[in-house]
Formats: sequence, structure tokens, C-alpha cells
Amino acid sequence: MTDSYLPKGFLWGFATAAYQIEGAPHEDGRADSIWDTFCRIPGKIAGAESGDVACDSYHRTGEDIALLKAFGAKSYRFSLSWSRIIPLGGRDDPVNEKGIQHYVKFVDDLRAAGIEPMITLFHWDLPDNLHKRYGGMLNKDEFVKDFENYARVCYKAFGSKVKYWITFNEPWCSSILGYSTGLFAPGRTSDRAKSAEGDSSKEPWIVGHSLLVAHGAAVKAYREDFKEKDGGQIGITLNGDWTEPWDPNDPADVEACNRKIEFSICWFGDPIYFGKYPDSMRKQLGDRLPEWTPEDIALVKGSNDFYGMNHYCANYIKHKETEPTVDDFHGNLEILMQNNKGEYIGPETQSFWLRPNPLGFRKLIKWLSDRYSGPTFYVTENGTSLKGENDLPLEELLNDEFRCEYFRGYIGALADAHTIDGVDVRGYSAWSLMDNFEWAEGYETRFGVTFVDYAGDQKRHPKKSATEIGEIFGKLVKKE
Ligand code: GBH
Repeated sequence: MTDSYLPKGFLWGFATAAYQIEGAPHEDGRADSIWDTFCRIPGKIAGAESGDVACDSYHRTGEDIALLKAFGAKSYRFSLSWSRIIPLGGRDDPVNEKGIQHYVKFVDDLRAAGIEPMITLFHWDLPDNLHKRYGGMLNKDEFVKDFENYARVCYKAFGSKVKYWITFNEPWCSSILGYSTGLFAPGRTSDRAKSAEGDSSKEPWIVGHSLLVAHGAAVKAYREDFKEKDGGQIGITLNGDWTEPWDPNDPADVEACNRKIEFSICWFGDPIYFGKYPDSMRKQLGDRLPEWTPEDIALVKGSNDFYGMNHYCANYIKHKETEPTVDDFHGNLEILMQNNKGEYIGPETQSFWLRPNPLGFRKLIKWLSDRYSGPTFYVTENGTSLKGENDLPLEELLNDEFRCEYFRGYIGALADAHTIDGVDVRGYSAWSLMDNFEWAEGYETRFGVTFVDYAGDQKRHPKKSATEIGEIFGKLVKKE
């Protein structure tokens, strides 16, 4: 055991996202999001699944809050479905009172249970109408205005009861997976580069730019009209993995490690903290990466009250000798699970991209803290799937020792980052409160600390890890 600790009042709890848990896609006036329509395209989602039922959380808010209480959570990070609040999405479209009322009650019930709500405004589920109407996130001017309007509607409805706001979850995923690989909604790809549709290799970078400016506009609105009276904080959540060189003695691999972090995290972090894109990205992407106008950068620079960090794993990185392809988005390098000695970065899980390496968490948060001069961090997601979990008999599945070990390792590494490295971290949300719709992977991959029985009326069964987390924080968080 180390002597490391986390600060008094540390806000720990669990996270989810609307489309992954709610179900009830057409109830009380909700309209389609891009994920509803994406799921209907054959071949996009494993098992041809969708979020139509998911965990049925729209009808089970009481059950979900009871779980949070039972696990001792201090906070709950969840996202709002824009399509429930403004079904057609736009600033001139009607606001849906039933959607607002649903979340007002939920926030009230959470607070009555002593749980601090942490709201994500956007976890990938853009109202489909905005995509159809004007190209959604590709159309910066329209999108920024509509997102700011949606954010204002939310601040007005819930602002007096909510102290933590997150504008966007993982803009990297919306941009790259939605507009380059096409793995996520709306499923556009960069391989149309020379097609009649124009230079689609610019699309992911345009979308990233729109998301940054929309974040800036929503933060400005909060700071100008709500922050003083409501007393909350607002930031963005960025995803990113740690990197280790494939060959530690090859300076090109060491450099590629930094470049990988710049392409995945600093793409968004640098404009927010420095007012520019990383040089490595400008160098490789040239004018495919949008230029900053003075107006836009004024919105974006300095727009984080805190840094929301999603983190799951680490990779080995090997530089490439060849020229980058037009659709490369990693920084011209290979992402590997083994190094030049054949060692694995961590044990296998159910997710091909996820091999745990707790020390990488400590290294990355320190790296980011140094780069951005010590911002306040809230870890907004961290968790793991478990190889073959879905095939286990219930009793064994509930004894998820691998996941417990993951949380002990990662939360311990976070305490080291705080105590030894001086990182300012004040909160942590485990991903996830319960098994849920794992996007393109459907329901095969489970990330929950609670088992959801999809074949048995969505009944919830807490796994061992659900209470383990409270025990870990019970030991690490300073009492005074
Ligand atoms: C989080 O993203 C999401 O916020 C959450 O909704 C999700 O349920 C959770 O992860 C678990 O997956 O297929 O090679 O392009 C985590 C960051 C970034 C991890 C993209 C998976 C896919 C790599 N994700 N990555 S690839």
C-alpha cells in the first residue's frame, strides 16, 4: 500500500450517456438522433442492435438512483438527450417541456439522494434533423448557434441545481469515428477524397473545429449569463490513451509517442489552453486543418474551468518511415499492443483497443498537467471490459475480480499522480454505472459495475466492482 491519497471532498461516482442507457426513443416527444438512424443501417452495429430499449433507464430513474446510493456514489455523470429537449434541434424549433420535466425530476431526485449531478450536454447523439437540415457538425455557423441555444435552454432549466457542466464528450470520436472511419454515426468516411462529393479528407478536421467553437460559445454563454448566479463550472471532456515507444532507444518512436498524444488530445486541448493547433498537426495536415479566425479563437482560448479526462489504456507506438496518407489521423505511426521485445502493454480485455496499464494513467495526467500549467482535472470516465464476460454464468460474471483489480490499479495511480506528482484532481467517474449499449459493439461488450440482464427485463445485478470502488475511495480520500 502506498501513502498516496486524494483530497478531501473528492467527488467520485459513476458515468453513463443518454443514448447508451435510456431507451424510449419515441416517448414524450423525443425525435431521432443520428444514432437512431445510424443503427438502422444494416451492418453498422454488432447483432443489428440499437439503443431502442438499452437499459430502459428512461423508465427506471428510481432504480438507477438506488444503485448509486447503494454504491456510496458522491456524484453521477450522465448526458442529456438533445432530441428530448429540442426534438428538431434548432434555435427556432420548439422546446419540449416533457423532455425538460423528465430531467428536472431526475436532477431533483439525485440531489435528494445526496448525489451531485454532473451533466454532459452532448455525448454524440445529435438531433438527426440538424444533420439532414444543414449537415450538422460540418456546418460550423449553424451548428454553433444551435448548440449554444440548446446549452442555454439547459442552463436555464437545470442551472440552479447543477454545478458541473461538460459541453462535449470526446470530440475526437465525433470527428474521426463519425467522419473519417465511419464506425460511428453519421458514418461518413474519408475515402471519398477524390469523389464528386469533394475533398472529404477535410471533414473530420472541419467537424473538430465546429465542436471547439461550439464549446467556446456555450462556455461564453454560461459565464456571461449563468455562472455568477448558479455558481457552477464548465469544461470539455477529452479522450486519450497513454503511449510508450515500441523501441525506447529509437528517438523517432519516442517522438511519435508525443505526436500521437498531440493528434488525439492536443488537437482539442491546445486551442483551449494555447489558442492554436499543435505544430505537428499543422505540419502534417496543412490546409486540411482549418485556420483560426480571431473571433473563433477568442471564444475557444481559455474556455475550460476544468479539464474533463476520459482514460482507459495505453499503447506502444512505432513511427512510420513512409509519407502520411491523406486520411491519416494518428500522426503517421502504428499503434501496437506489443513492443520490440514482444511484451504486451497490458492484459487482454473484451475490447480490442483496451489493455490496462495503470502507470500510464499517472504518466498521462502528469504530462497533461505539465503541458497545460496545472489545470484542475475531473476524470470523467475510466473503466474496462473483461474478456469473455458476456459468456460467463451469472454468478461468475458478478465476481468481476479483473475489473476490481483494474480500478485498484488505476485509482491508486491517480492518487500517486496527486500526492507524488502534485496533479490537481478533484473528481472521478467510473465507466460505467451499468452495462449498456456499447455503440458499434452493441451489447456484447460490457463495461458496467452492474450487470444488466437484457434477456430478463433489464434487471440490474451489482457486480463485485460496484462496491469495491467505494472501498478504494474510502481508503484514499482524506477525511480532513
Ligand atoms: C468511451 O470512449 C465513451 O465515451 C463511452 O461512451 C464508451 O462506452 C466507452 O468509451 C467504452 O468504449 O475502433 O480503433 O477507432 C473511449 C474512447 C476512443 C475508445 C475510440 C475506443 C476506438 C478505437 N474510445 N476507441 S478504434
